[in-house]
Amino acid sequence: MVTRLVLVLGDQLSEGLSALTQADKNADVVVMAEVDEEAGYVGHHPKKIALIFAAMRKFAGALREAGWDVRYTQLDDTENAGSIVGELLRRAAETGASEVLVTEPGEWRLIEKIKHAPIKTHILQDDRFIASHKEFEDWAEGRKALRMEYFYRDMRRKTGLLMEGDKPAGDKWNYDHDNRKAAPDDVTVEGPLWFEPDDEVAEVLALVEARFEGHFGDLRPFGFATTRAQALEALEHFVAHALARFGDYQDAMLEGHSFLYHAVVSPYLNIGLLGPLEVCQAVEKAWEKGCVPINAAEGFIRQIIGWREYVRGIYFLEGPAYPARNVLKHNRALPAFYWGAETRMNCIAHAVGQTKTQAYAHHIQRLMVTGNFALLAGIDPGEVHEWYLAVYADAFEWVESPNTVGMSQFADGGIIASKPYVSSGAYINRMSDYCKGCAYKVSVKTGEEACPFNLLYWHFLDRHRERFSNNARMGNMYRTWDRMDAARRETVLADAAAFLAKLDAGEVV
Ligand code: FAD
Ligand code: DLZ
Ligand code: SF4
Repeated sequence: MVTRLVLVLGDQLSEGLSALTQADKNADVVVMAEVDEEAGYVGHHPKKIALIFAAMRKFAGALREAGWDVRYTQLDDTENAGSIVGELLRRAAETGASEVLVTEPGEWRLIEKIKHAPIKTHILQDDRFIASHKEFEDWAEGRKALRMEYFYRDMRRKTGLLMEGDKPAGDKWNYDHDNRKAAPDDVTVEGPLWFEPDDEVAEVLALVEARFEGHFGDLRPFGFATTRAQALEALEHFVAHALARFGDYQDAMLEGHSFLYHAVVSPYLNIGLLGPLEVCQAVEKAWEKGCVPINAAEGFIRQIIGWREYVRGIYFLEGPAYPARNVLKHNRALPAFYWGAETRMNCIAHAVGQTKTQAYAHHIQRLMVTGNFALLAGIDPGEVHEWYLAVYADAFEWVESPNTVGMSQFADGGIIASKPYVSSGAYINRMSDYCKGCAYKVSVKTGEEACPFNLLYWHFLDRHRERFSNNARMGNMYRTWDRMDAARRETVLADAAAFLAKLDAGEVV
């Protein structure tokens, strides 16, 4: 039999990967490669690069133990061709293979490169998801609006998760209403399970330290799971120690508590160490045993079989041009404080600070702090997208770009969000303790001391009046603005413009 190459990418570290299950262990050769092109298409956080390289090396080891012939290229190997396609061609010459099996990559950029490689490639479906592209397309077909909630209900029916016959458990599909509590004063958080680097991980850390010194983010301490067994332990730990409070405090933000009751499993799900169904089944089991309330279990499962599957569907439905959309025509440069420069805004300083140290921020920090500011200030969504793609350990374009470009920046014109996620400082104050330690005052609406979110909120609504004033979900906001007396409106807009001018001048704001 003719040898084929089986390409396994850094986010395809799953035993059941279609390229592996459809290959012949006795004849085909697995190719895995740490390459500059993948490590460099954005300035990834060093923790993310280390996670991927370490997990790749361990996965390659597991495949070898299982009897595969694995040709693994380390980043500093002298022969390294520097790109995935380059490595495929090199390994083809080495083995005599003339065909490649690969599971569909999670990014159009790489799909295109592989499709156009000067070697025959077979791109197989990525069946590590609950919904296939075809199922999502069928669901989307003919719908006026692609709202996540209805797709989610179909995924509940398909998986049987939290279902009692054809009815949702507890007779309600969605418990989101119960999941918006501010953090409790007596917060006790166990935090995620971390793992001490072993010799193999330590070697990767030394490599990443030497090669990616200039990238934003702290490499050490490094505690991510790098094997499936460790990722399963981390999941078990979350279910036992945090899940019960996940629902109630899902939107809360606290200084000194980067993770609160969140799972921190997205990096493991997205590189393939965990599968979505097994994660949800572990959560469902905890609910069935009476260990966690329904709002926690439902809220969590919705994030995975609802949001995660839905954003993937949108990414592949909308095509390669999606991440570059910019319907609001925002064009301001991303401020330096997104890369750690000084800012007086305590909420931003905290969200960016923990992003730097942990390569992690939870959903509300991403959406309602850094995302909210970027949208209100009119930052170029392309720059915002590159930032999110770079700085989080869980960031891959299929999941990151719909969240950033669509949900957070409304740059897709409302495919994902029925209205823009914007808020004044009041929301951040209600959900966090950030405002107490801020140089600005959240209760002040105009002047030098005013919280910038308060100023920019009205500036955003005013400058996009034509687009949003007829949106039924935004009528109240415009009515409130219109009821303010004209002089006050003018002051707010002038103060917002002065703030933006300072931002543009590179002053510390
Ligand atoms: P939890 O809060 O514990 O949630 C459990 C799981 O649900 C997550 O692990 C994740 O797999 C899934 N999930 C939750 N919300 C979403 C969502 N909106 N979309 C997809 N999956 C979701 N998530 C990524 O996995 N990668 C990204 O690059 C990414 N970029 C984002 C960018 C922006 C601007 C925003 C607003 C959100 C982004 N998200 C992204 C979604 C969400 O913020 C993360 O999935 C979540 O913070 C991961 O942390 P966790 O595992 O502790 O999640
Ligand atoms: C993100 C990433 C990085 C940093 N490095 C590699 C790599 O060296 N080799 C590899 O196979 N994959 C890497 N990845 C993941 C790919 O970029 C990812 O497969 C595509 O972006 C598609 O999701
Ligand atoms: Fe953020 Fe405004 Fe609160 Fe300061 S006052 S932490 S800028 S919301």
